[in-house]
Parts: sequence; C-alpha cells; structure tokens
Amino acid sequence: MKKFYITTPIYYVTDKPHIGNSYPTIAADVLARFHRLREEEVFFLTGTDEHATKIMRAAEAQGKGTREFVDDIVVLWRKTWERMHVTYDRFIRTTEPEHIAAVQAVVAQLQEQGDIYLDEYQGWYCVPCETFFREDDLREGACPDCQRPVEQVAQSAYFFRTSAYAERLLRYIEENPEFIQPKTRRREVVSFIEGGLRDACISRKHPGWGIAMPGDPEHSVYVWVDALINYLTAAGYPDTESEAWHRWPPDLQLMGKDILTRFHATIWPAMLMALGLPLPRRLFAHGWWVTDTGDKMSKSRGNVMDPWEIAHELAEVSGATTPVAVDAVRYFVLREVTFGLDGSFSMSGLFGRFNADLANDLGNLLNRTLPLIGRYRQGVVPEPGPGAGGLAEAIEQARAAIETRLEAIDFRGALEAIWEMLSAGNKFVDTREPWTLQRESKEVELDAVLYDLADCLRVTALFIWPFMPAVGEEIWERLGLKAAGIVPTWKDAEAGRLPPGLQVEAGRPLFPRIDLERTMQRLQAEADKAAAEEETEEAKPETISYEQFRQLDLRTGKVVEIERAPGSDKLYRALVDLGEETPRQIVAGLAQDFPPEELLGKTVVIVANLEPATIRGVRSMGMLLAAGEKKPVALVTTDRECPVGSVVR
Ligand code: ME8
Repeated sequence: MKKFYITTPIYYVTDKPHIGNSYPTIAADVLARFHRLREEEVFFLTGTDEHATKIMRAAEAQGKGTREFVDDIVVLWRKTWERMHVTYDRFIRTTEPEHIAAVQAVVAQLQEQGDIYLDEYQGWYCVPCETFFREDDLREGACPDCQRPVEQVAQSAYFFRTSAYAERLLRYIEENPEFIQPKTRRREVVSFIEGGLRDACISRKHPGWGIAMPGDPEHSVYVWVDALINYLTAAGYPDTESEAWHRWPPDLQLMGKDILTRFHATIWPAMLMALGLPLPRRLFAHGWWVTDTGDKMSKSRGNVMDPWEIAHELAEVSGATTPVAVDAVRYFVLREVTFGLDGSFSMSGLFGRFNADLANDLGNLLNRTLPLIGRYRQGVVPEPGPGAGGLAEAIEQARAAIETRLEAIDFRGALEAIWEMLSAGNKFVDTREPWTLQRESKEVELDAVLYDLADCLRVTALFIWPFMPAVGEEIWERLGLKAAGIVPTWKDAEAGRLPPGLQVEAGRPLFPRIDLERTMQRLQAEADKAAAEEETEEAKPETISYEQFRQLDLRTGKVVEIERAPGSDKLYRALVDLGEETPRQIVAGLAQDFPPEELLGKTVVIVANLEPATIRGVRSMGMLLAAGEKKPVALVTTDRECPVGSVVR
C-alpha cells in the first residue's frame, strides 16, 4: 500500500488557533482525506510547539505555571481542529516524554559525532520569532523579520555545524527540484545558503523552560531544534526498528513561508544529513493571510480571527448548518488564493463566495436535480438507458485535473476544475430541459438526463469530500448512497457508477443565499459600535500587566559624552555607557534643563530596548528617564553607586 506521511508546522500555544494557522492544518487535512479516498496509508501529523520562551512569558503574564498554561491551551487547539473537521492521525506535543527522549537522542548523537560543539554566543534573540540574530542580521537594531526589539545574548552555547552541510544541501536541492516548492521559494533558499551558512546556535542557558541538553542541564535545547525533531518523534525515532519507522520520510511538509528558509530548508535537512537519514520528499511553503487592512495576522499582534467564530457567523447570516458553514470556511481559504501566495481575509469575501460558488453553482445543481427526480420519478434514480453519459467527459476532465492539481499542491486549481464540471452540469440542465422531455413524454431520454445529473452529484460529493467533508457526506446521504452502504472511494470517480434504483431525498437547501447588502450593513454598524467603545476605553487610565512591565528593559548607565544635537537648542546627543561593548548613542530633550557638565559622568536610567529612532538626523538607541512634566525636570538616577548596566526593576 502506498504511504503518505504529511505534516503541518507545530504551533506555538501562546493563544488559541486563528484562521492563519488553521490554513496549513486545513490544507493538510484536505490532502490527507484525498489520499485516504485513494486508499493509501495516510499518516497526518500536527501538534503543538510548547517550549518557547514566549510561551513561558505568556504564562507568567497570566500568573500561571507554564505547564498548566500549555495544558489549558492545547485543549482549545484540539477542540478547534475537531470543529474544523480536521482528521489528524497524531497530535504531538513537544512536552511529551516520547518527544523529549527523541530530542535528547538526536542531540546526543550529534554531540558524539562532533556535529555539535560548545562555544560562546554573542548576539541577539528575538523572542516573538524565537530566532537568534547576529549584529549584522539586525535591521536598525531590531528583528529583521518582525521589526520588534531584540534581546542581547552573551553566553556559552552549543552550536550545530550547519556550515559543514552547505555544499551537500545545495547539491541535494539542485538534484531534487521537487524538494522545495514553490519555485520562487527554492530560489530564495538557494541564495540564502549560497550567501554562507553559519553554524547555528542551538541552546539557551537557563531559559527556565525547555528540554535539557544531554550532559549539561544548565542549557536547554533551542526551541527550533526541539520543534523540528517532532517530525522524527512521530515516526518512532530513535527506534528505527519500530513499526512506525516505515513511514519515514515525510512525503510532504507544509509550512508558512516565514519558517522555510532558516529552519525547514536548512537546519532541518542539515540535521537529517548529519543523522544519516533520508530527507523529506517535499517541502511546500504557503503564503500569509493578512487582514483587510493588510496587517499580517498573528497571535503576538492580537489581530487574529478564530475560524470557529467565523464559521458561526457565516451559519448565522446564511442559515446554513454549522458543519456546512465550517466546510464553507475550508472551501473559501483554499479557493480564494493560490496556495503559496498571500491573501487578504474578509468576511465580505467569504460571504460573496458563499453566494456565488456554493449557493449558486453547487446549490443550484443540487436543488434542481433532486426535486426533479422526486417529481418525475418518485425519488428513485432511473436506469441510465442508451442515451446516458452526457456528462462523462466533464467528469473525466475534472477527475484528471484534480489529480494533477492536488499532486502539485494547487488546491485552487483543483477546485476550479470541480467548478467547471458543476457549470457543465448546470448547463446540461438548461440545454436538455428535463421539464420539456417530461411534457413531451420522452421517457427514455428523461431517464438518461436524470441519471446523468444524479451521477454527476455523486461524483461531485466524491470530488469535494476532502475539502468539504460534511457537505460530501450530506450529498451522499441525500442520494441514498449511504443507506445503500456504498463507501466513497476514488476508484468510483468516473461517470456511470451510480446504482439505479436508489431512493433520493431533496432535503432543504444546504447553502441558503445570504442577503449581502443587509448583512454587510449590520456588520459595519457592529464594527462602528465596537470602535466607538474601544475609543472610550482607550481614554480611561489602564493598568498594565507584570508581563508588559517586564518587557521594559530598564538599565543604569553613565553619561560618558554629551553635546548639543546639531542644529537643535533642545536636544542633546549623549553617549551612555551601559556596560555593552560600545556606549549607546541617545538623543535626550534636556538641553534647556541642564548644562552639559551637569550631566557628564551622571548615573542615569535608560529604556534600553526602545525601538531605535532617528531624531534630527541623529540615531537614538534608547531613552533617558527624567521626572516631571513641567520644567524644571529632574533626572532619574540611583541613590548610590551601582555598576553600569544594572537592571532596574
Ligand atoms: O512558527 N497566515 O509556529 P507558529 C498564514 N512553532 N499562515 C499562518 C499565519 C497567517 N497569518 N499565521 C500562522 C511556529 N500561520 C513554530 C513552527 S515547526 C517545527 C515549528 C501558519 O505558531 C504558518 O504555516 O508561529 C506558520 O508557519 C505556522 O502557522 C506556524 O506558526
């Protein structure tokens, strides 16, 4: 039996799922279901990445223990996948003992063979991205990926010899053009590797949460190395004698384009090469969902949409059942945008497609065919007779296109092929006019037309099943196939396999049309109201959480140089020694309050992680604290000597 091992990224459980991270999960589910329909041995892996520093901090912010925090959130993830009709075979958590053992086995082996070594790390760490950056990677002193402040790291750390695998990796990518997709991403990866791979820092000292480095529990394995190994754990690693191991390597790994180059396409295959294991057959990087305002949706930005709430809203405005609405959301995300490109998510877009594609095209074919069989043939599927097969070509074209499109991970293309068949089906009703055949008592022809339409619905159910499983099943049931004990299989994806004599049932419309104008007006009114409420809320004094406070990096420093900023009588350009390699340049609006000699040599308190800014052409890398809104201001200093760079809490 052909195997199909498919993975999604494992998600950080800082919060519940949103439409963005539901995207690869739904996509993987569609492929898993498709391969199951083809009777392959499918293994669909998803799960949660739990040892991130940001998760520990999110737990702290809520005053919870990290373990308790992740345990609570994981429940929401599993629940959401169940609600979104996701049928994973294994849900892995990186806090599971089995995974911890696998990570330690991998790291120990790499240490033993000299691929991991101990050295000093000097650089930066972006907590939201959980990524190490060297000084020259930074953009204006901030994270080059998310532009947020980075934290300085200077400590002993373990390194993985990624650099030793650069040549082999490039050769592998060249010899296996299918390995990294889409093509544009492959080019990005190649130029990243050609730009020079540095050995990766793969441990953090005392992070307070993580998997201990074998033989050195002061260090934890870097969360990305920990996370990538999940794909091995789920295949039974390190027990390569186990039954589970036969599923190695993954046939397809899906991930967002942000985590391809640095992680899935370099460290990951380099680690596998070092372990002497076969590489995954294919990595496919998809694009981003942004909100209508163009912002990337992400947990740490707080602008996310819950897929279940979206489905609920859709059910409410349309009157469709919740399972059908869930399927419509699945359909929308895969139909709206080519997998691999970015898309903008909006409720109006979802409602528009619901009306156009589901209520009209698919709904029409259903709502016309089944009642006709009810009326003219007492709800019984007629014998096809000699004139049948009028839709065979359209069906065959769709089947072939679905197979090639899904093989190419082109969900949109596959759905377009199905919709072409639906349009052929609707046209068939218009041109063959069953009502005329009935009026003219052309019984044989009418039998053939009704049979073809019912058969086309059966194939439709099969074709859309991976995308919209509840809808597929409902159509199957309405056609009487379920009662007849006929199990859906891809083998039957051709015309003429509908057994005559089945009792069909029209049922109520699956996709009731949405009154778009009224709905959008109501949603706009609700949004306006929420915005107004938010505004009043913003005006109120707020408290901040301990976590928000902790994000401030306040430190003591000594003013070692000070002069007026060029062309300004209010601003100083100060150099402040924070105990870092070089003093920080900071622009301070104190020139009218203090003569320079009063500030020189003073101990001051600095916001050290303030986003850098250019003020009057001078780069400012922090903020100097002073008290009092009105002049004269007072400088914040310490009441006795303390070393520069001391943390202020
Ligand atoms: O990166 N649009 O986890 P993560 C589309 N734990 N896809 C999105 C998205 C958006 N707005 N937001 C998230 C991690 N995703 C690591 C992975 S794997 C060994 C470790 C999707 O929770 C996208 O696929 O930040 C992204 O790669 C994935 O969610 C993981 O996001």
